Order: sequence, then C-alpha cells, then structure tokens
Amino acid sequence: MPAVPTAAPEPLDPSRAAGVDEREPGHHALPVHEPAAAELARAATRAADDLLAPPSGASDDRPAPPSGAADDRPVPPARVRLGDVVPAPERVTPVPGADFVLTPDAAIRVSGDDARAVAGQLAALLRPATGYPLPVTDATRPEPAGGITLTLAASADHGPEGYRLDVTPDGVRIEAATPAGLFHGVQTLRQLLPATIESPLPVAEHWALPGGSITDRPRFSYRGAMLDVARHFFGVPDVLRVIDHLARYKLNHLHLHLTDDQGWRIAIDSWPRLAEVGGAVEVGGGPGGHYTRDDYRRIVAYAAERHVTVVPEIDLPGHTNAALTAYGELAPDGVAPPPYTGTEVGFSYVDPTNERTYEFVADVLGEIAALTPGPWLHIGGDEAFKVRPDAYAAFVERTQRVVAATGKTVVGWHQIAPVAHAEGRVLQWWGTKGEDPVTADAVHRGARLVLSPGNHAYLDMKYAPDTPIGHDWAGMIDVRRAYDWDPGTHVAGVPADAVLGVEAPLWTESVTSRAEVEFMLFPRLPAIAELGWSPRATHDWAGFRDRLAGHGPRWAAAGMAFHRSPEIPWPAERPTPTKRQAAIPTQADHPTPSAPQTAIPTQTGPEEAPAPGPSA
Ligand code: TNX
Repeated sequence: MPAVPTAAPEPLDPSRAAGVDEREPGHHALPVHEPAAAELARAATRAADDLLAPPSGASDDRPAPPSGAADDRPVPPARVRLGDVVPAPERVTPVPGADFVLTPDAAIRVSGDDARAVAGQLAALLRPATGYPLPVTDATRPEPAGGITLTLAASADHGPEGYRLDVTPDGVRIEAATPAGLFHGVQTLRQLLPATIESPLPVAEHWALPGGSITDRPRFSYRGAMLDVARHFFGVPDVLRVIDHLARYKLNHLHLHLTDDQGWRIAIDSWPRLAEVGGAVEVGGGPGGHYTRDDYRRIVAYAAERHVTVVPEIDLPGHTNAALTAYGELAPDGVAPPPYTGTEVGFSYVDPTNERTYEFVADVLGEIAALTPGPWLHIGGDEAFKVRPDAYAAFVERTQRVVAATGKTVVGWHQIAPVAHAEGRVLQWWGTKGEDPVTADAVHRGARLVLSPGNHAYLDMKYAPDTPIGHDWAGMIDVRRAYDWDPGTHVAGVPADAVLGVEAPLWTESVTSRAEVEFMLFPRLPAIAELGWSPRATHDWAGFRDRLAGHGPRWAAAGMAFHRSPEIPWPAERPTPTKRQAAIPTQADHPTPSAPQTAIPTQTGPEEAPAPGPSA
C-alpha cells in the first residue's frame, strides 16, 4: 500500500523544478522540511478537503485520507471522476476500483526522444504541489516501478493532436503520435488529480487519479483566444500566463491584436517610430508600452513549447491612429494626428492611394512574418468606415498579395469577405446573426472561417448588467451563452468542413490588469475551448456546468481570478490552502459562494500570484 506523506517537503528550487529533470534517476532526496512547512501543508490539506465537495453521486462517507505512514487501511477513492475533464474528451471509459495513487517515489518514464520535453513539463506541473522529485527516466529502465509513462508512437492512431490515457492501479500511461498529443494528454492527467495540484506550494494530499481510459482528439484544428494588447498594454509575463491558460484547455492559437488606434505594440526595425512613438499611450492615458523583437520571440517560443501558435495581427487599413502619430506621411492629409486614448472606433486609416503606404505595409508585414514561425498573418480589415469600398477592396487585395509573398496565409476579420479570394485565406467571423450571405459567398470562393460570434465568443462583453467592466453592444454573455452554440452550423450556408475552428477575442478597452483579464476569461474561455475540442455528441449544458464547477478550486489554488458566475454550482469554499492564496482577495473569501461576484480582485501581481515559470 503506498504511503501518503503527512507533510510535504519544502518547495523545490524552482530552477530545478523547471524543465527536464537532469538529476540521476532514482534520486529522491529532498531537503528536510521546516515545521512551518509541515503545518502549512496540514492546513492546506484541511482547506483542500473543504474546497472539494464530494462529486455529486459519490457517497460522503468515504474514508478519511490516510494521515500516517503505510498501513492497511483502504485507499480512499479519487475525488475527481474520469468524466470531469474540460474540454470533454471524445471517449471516457471509467474502471471503478482501478484508481492510481501518485507516491513520492514515482517517476515519469518516457519512450521516444521527443517525449522528454513533455515529460519535463509534466514534472514541472506536478512538483510544486506534490513536492515529489518525479525524475524523468527512460521507459526501458525497469526502476522505479509505478508511475507515469509517456509514449510517443508514430504509429498511434490518435491524429496530430489526440492521445490515449490509461489509469490503472499500476500507473498512468499516455500515448500519442505527436508531442502535441502527449501535451494535451498531460493536461487531462492534470485535471484528474485533486484540485490542490494547482497549488504553487506543497500540499499533503492523497494524489489519486480515477481508473479507466480516455481516448481523445479535437473536433477543430484551430482553437484560439485573442488578447488585445493595443487598447491596454500587457507585458510579457501577463501574456505568458494567458498562454498557460490556453494550454490548460487545449487551445492551440493565441491571436495577438498588436496594433490599434491607441497603441502600436511591436518594434519594427525599418519603422522605429511605430513602437517608440505609437506605443507610448493606451486607453485612459497610461504609458502603454511595446514588445521588443526579443520580447515577441520569447512569447512565440513560450507558446510553441506549449503547442500554441501565435497569430500576429497588424490591423489595416483602419484602426491605425497610433501608426499615424508616428508617421504622419501615411495619413490621408499627410499630417500626424495626436495620440488617441479614447475608445471610439472607425475614424482612422492609412492612405490607400499613397505608394508610401504599401512600402510601410510590405516592411511591417515582412518583419512580422520573419519573426513568426506560425503560418498565419492577420491583417485586420475591420471597421475602416472612412475608406471607400473600392479603395478598401484594392488595399486589401494588394495587402493579401504582400502576405502571400511572405509565405504566410492571410487571416482577416470577415469585413474582408467581399474582396477577391487569396489562396487559403481565413476569415474571422464576428457577426451576431447567423445570416451572412457575403461571408457565405466568400466561403464558396474558397475561404475558411474561424468563428468568433460577437454575441457568444466576445469575452469583453459583460456577463450580466452588473459586471463592473466590459462592453454590452453584443448583449450579455453569461457562461451558458458562451457555451450554447454550434460552430459547425452557426453561419447559414457555411458547411462544417469550411470551419477551421473557434476563437474567443478579449478586447481590452476596459480591461486593465492581469486579474481583470482572468476575470473575463474564466469561466467562459473553457466553454469556448470545449466547443472547439469536444465532439458535438458530448454537448450538454447541465453536464458542462457540473464539470466546470470542479475547476473553480483549481483556479483558486493557482491564484487565478475568475467570475463566480451564479450559473455554476461551485463547490463550497473555505479559506484558502496556501499563504500565497490567502494574500489574494479573490472569491475564496466570499461568504456565499454561489452569489454572483461583481467585484474584481485587485491585480494579482507577481508577489501574490506566480508568474509562469520558464517551462511549466
Ligand atoms: C469591435 S470586432 C472591434 C474592436 C472593438 C470591439 C469591442 C472587431 C474586429 N472590431 O475594435 O474593440 O468591437 O467589443
């Protein structure tokens, strides 16, 4: 019978916890813990028990978690059910009584060289809360027995992103044909552990996973979110943290809205004033900011490690006031306008009749393409209200050719639909009605769609009238509204096979901090993620709501802000399990957990909520 420790050791040195473990296999020695750490861990266990109500249908008289060394008492069952995963897997086959318990001597074994990086990521995810060393070893080594095995098998029939996960009393196995598939399997594994696995500090916990098998693969290949870093600027650590949030829910694209009237957020060597001058403000008059080329490379690399593709957007020809403040020669009247810190749209544009504009477009898109390994280049195209339709069409056609010359594929807001088709182009549809003959016609001419319906997927919309931030032009978007639509049939005349996938945009006119970003993303982002990943046959609001409820304690344990939507049956909460969390005035202190939360926690700064590590 595996022993469950009474107290967890001190946190591992983060520089060692991150990345692939370099230590000798079998090296399990950890520093002796301080009494304070032991007390903290015991408190965390008590709090975690309170945080996690027994799953509905499960009896409440389960045995208490073991508190001593190995003995003969029965192992308590896993608290999470195999079917609790978000997004819902394609197939779930529970095997009652076949739970696996992760113990301090467990190792992560890999088969296939490219599985090592994923194993390192898994170890980095599990070490902080468990305090276990979790060495990464070769699967061909017989020792130690019992643990997690990641197998990369090109022959495995799981598709480019799918996986199979088996939990038996002897161990957990994940098999995939690609590292991306293994990585998604790891996110599922993570959700099968108790919610306290998200704690950045050690927790004494019964680390059980429910027995059975999952086979899984996505419905759509494009599953994304957009962060508008132009209206308010968000620094690299905030963006990395958003990437972590995407990865948790198997989203694989991060669209960065890099330019708008209020700010130009990416350094362009050939036009240096764009970022220096155009990046110097934001909505409300704050100092703004921009990414250096190295910042952007870091974001792209961090995303790639998590199998997330960055989609950069340079919004053209409208939404360009910031560019015009830097280079007045691009303005229709040749005069640089003042910086803009309001929230109106549709007033600015680069001069589509000026050849200098096309030099600017080629230089900027060329540099962005060279910095971006992914296949997409988003050219915006929305709300250019002041540009005449023929001039607009000529501009977009020419810009599409510029993109093609960089080797990238055009993405644009669906306003570019009437323009001539360009090979492979993708329209991002943000309409609010299911009828759009112009878009349907573009699809018949070869375009594919990414669906971001304004009244379902726009995460800058308020949840309810009392939501303290956000817009309401597309109505309220509560969790159910975010969840209850079908990307495969949403736009009349657009067949499911023309739908590349879904994306949840977060515009940030009113969103100013990391905590506010998280408040708007959660819990709606997982709803959109499920629409992108899960087979339609799993779609069921009541089931989704119940599965999602178990994620509240995970977000709380991870120090994330979220909206405590009254639609979701959150488990009862008590004060938070770790010191770090106690410092965050989040929902955990809320006396009535099911009451709607309208206050957004203050900024979860690095001192309170951990910024993502280099490799977790
Ligand atoms: C419309 S959707 C916009 C953005 C705003 C957003 C606010 C789209 C392509 N353009 O410029 O930020 O509404 O919800």
